[in-house]
Amino acid sequence: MAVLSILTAPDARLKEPARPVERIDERVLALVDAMLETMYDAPGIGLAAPQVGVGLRVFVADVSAKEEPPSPLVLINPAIVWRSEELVVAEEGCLSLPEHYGEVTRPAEVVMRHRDREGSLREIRAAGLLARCLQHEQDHLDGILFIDHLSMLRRNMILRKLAKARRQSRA
Ligand code: GNR
Ligand code: NI
Repeated sequence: MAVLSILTAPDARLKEPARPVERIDERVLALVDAMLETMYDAPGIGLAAPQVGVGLRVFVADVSAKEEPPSPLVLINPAIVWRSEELVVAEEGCLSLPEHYGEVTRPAEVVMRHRDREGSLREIRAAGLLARCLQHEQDHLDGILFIDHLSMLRRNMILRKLAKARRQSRA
């Protein structure tokens, strides 16, 4: 296993819709294992394949508290099949937008259908932080970042700061 490097915005690979996984083979399983290791190392509560430069519809998540046993989730070809009418606002961060945060409005609860790492079809009904995380990761698979839910002014301010930070780290 290995810790992968995480792409940061602005990067064109974060804006591209990912393609479905056709077969859950050894390569996909190795990717999932490396993504879990990368997520725990970061640390983060979720990580989508496009964030490590892989354009596949796969993400991992674990919203368990530090004092709880780990509870890794692997979602392959996920789809949101139900959203609550109730919306909630919460602050989000993203490993691809380091040190930037913003308030995002999303459905409070969702049901997500996906395949697990064994290829079994599953459904998760989520509320709270897990619902937030699943929707944030699903967005990554469609090339959407949380800043795309903010005002253009706030989005451009964050992107400008990230581009500047990148220029300075290269210099
Ligand atoms: O670690 C993460 N924390 C987080 C907090 C609020 C809403 C979403 C997230 S996901 C983020 C990790 C990440 O960037 N996943 O794509
Ligand atoms: Ni993210």
